[in-house]
Amino acid sequence: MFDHLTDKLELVFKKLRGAGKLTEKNIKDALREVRQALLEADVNYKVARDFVQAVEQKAVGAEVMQSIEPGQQVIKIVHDELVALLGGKAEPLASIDKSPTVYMVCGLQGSGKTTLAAKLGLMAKRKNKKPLLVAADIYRPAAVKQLMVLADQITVEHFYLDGKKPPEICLEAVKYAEKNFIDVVILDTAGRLHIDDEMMTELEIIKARVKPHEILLVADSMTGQDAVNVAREFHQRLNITGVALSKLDGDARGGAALSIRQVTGCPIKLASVGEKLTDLEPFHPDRLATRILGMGDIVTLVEKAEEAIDFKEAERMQEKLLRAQFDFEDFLEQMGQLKKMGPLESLMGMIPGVGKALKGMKVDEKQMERMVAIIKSMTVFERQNPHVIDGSRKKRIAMGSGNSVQAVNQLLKQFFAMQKMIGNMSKKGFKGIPRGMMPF
Ligand SMILES: Nc1nc2c(ncn2[C@@H]2O[C@H](COP(=O)(O)OP(=O)(O)OP(=O)(O)O)[C@@H](O)[C@H]2O)c(=O)[nH]1
Ligand SMILES: [Mg+2]
Repeated sequence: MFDHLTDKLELVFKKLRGAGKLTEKNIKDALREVRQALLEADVNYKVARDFVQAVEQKAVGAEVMQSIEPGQQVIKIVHDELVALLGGKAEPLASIDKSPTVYMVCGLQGSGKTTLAAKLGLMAKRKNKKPLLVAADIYRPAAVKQLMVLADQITVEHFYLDGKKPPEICLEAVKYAEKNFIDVVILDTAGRLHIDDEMMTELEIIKARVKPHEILLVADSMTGQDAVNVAREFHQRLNITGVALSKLDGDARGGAALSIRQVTGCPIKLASVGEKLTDLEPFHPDRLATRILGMGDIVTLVEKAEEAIDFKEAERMQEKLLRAQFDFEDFLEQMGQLKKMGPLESLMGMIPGVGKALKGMKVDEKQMERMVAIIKSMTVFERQNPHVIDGSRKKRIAMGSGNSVQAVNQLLKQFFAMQKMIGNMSKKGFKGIPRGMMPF
């Protein structure tokens, strides 16, 4: 279904990756093409516009990771935005423990309701649950028979009351289910060519009387933007709880699938991908996004690089340390990091060989706070050049931070000792560091 879109996006990204260095301009150019590709895939124009805007904001502001190509980073951003567009995480169907869970299946004529009802029945059965298929479409002559044939195919029980109206059939079916230890009741409702008031009213009545736990709208992916409009109208009237996208195996351009969540705000819960009754899958936004981009490997690669970005920062610090350029400014920054990372990942722990020496050592929070207060009372110049701090400055810093001059002296002493030690070590190579020499 998304082949064309995938091909287009692949082309855009190929160009971007060829460009090597990313500039605002080539990001913009690439995103213009992404937008075009989305529109060609019949994605709602507002959705396409917002999508591209979101990607642009993130891509332009993104910290460029050195370990990957910038183009790859943009692919990852597009991927993440696609996942968000499709709803973020997978949303499971409702499942009630004590009473039977009731699913009401609705949608336009021919959208795939009856097929979906049977697929749901089979899915429940495979999870060792007892389903009941309810024929609530009394208007199309062969509809009841169609459901029964499908139910028999999967050996699932079905329910129908001749001569009764759909709301009553549904209500009776739920009563029957309660008495007969049914776990899942699936109501197959009637479709209409277009949304008409009478049909909606009947669905509203069924909803009010039966109080289904899930109201699933079957949206035919092949119908493009129409499917999106239909979903919006159904949602307004019925407050549907989930969308089942049907015919995702078709060769339509996929725009409906990409727009429906954003336009309706309703989660896509199921993907129907064929005529066989086993062709039903829970909908996973990340899987579809990866499929559309056709670039799963790059996404994984960038994820790994993202994990390593803290590590890069640590490396930068380490380099500073080795060149003995480390000052109180860096120290403050590291203190902040330390809080985020937890004690063992501390500054000293980042130096090769030192991690082990730190193991088991407790960092005194109070003492850390005191140090931070003292450093914050220094001017930026003093932080960068601590050797300029003389007696009167020490007094000011002590007063400003609510500490004694002695405490300021002690911190400075430790800091200089550390600088010296690191200087020595960088000549000799790192081995164990005597504990008493640590600034904390
Ligand atoms: N390729 C494909 N065909 C499907 C899918 N789901 C349903 N169909 C086909 O679509 C046609 C209509 O499906 P139904 O389940 O009868 O649709 P319906 O919404 O119940 O139709 P009405 O009851 O007439 O409103 C059938 O030929 C199904 O085989 C799907 O996921 N993929
Ligand atoms: Mg039907």
